[in-house]
Amino acid sequence: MKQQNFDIITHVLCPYVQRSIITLEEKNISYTRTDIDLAKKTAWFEQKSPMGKVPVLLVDEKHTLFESAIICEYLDEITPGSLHPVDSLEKAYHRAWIEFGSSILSKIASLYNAKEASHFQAIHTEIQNKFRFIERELSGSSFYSGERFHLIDAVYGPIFRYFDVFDTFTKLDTFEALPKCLLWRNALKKRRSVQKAVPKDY
Ligand SMILES: N[C@@H](CCC(=O)N[C@@H](CS)C(=O)NCC(=O)O)C(=O)O
Repeated sequence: MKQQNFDIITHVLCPYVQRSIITLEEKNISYTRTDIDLAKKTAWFEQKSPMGKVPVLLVDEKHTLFESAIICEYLDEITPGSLHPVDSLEKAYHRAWIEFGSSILSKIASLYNAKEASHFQAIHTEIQNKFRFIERELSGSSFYSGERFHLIDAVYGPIFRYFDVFDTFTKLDTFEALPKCLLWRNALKKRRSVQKAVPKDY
């Protein structure tokens, strides 16, 4: 890889940021990180981020890449040892379930914004149903497809992290009847790149 300079514009809590950081870490790419306050977007940020969202990857201070899925795939492609499967159908599967992961993130946002217990319960059931689908896909190994870490694992690490936080407040038992999801969750929690994606006081 030709030496490039990467700065990633981030927010400390954002799960889409985390998947980009995990990819940078997994691919041993040097980077700097600029945390911003999304409640006080500056003109500099508005100019850099066409969608007004993080993450944004600045490449050599002149190229601006946005959308976490695109950022992760770009970082993966410019470095040796792809984090995607070689087989096209398998790769398509990974991409499809990555998209599914983003749909879980939307539900999680609804969950923590729920104003009533009944609404919270209903959304939690929807989330559990989504994980039931995933349970059927998993083989019961550490990661999504075996013992090797892939881009899809970078996406689900931040998703499972939410449940670590929820579990400190209330007993949700989201994965109680989903042993393969639980195994995956625990393996991701131990992964260094996943741990490094958030500050210590996350
Ligand atoms: N599809 C985007 C989603 C990114 C996203 O939603 N980022 C949130 C923070 S987690 C954001 O920047 N929100 C600010 C806003 O919408 O104004 C991606 O994958 O990068």
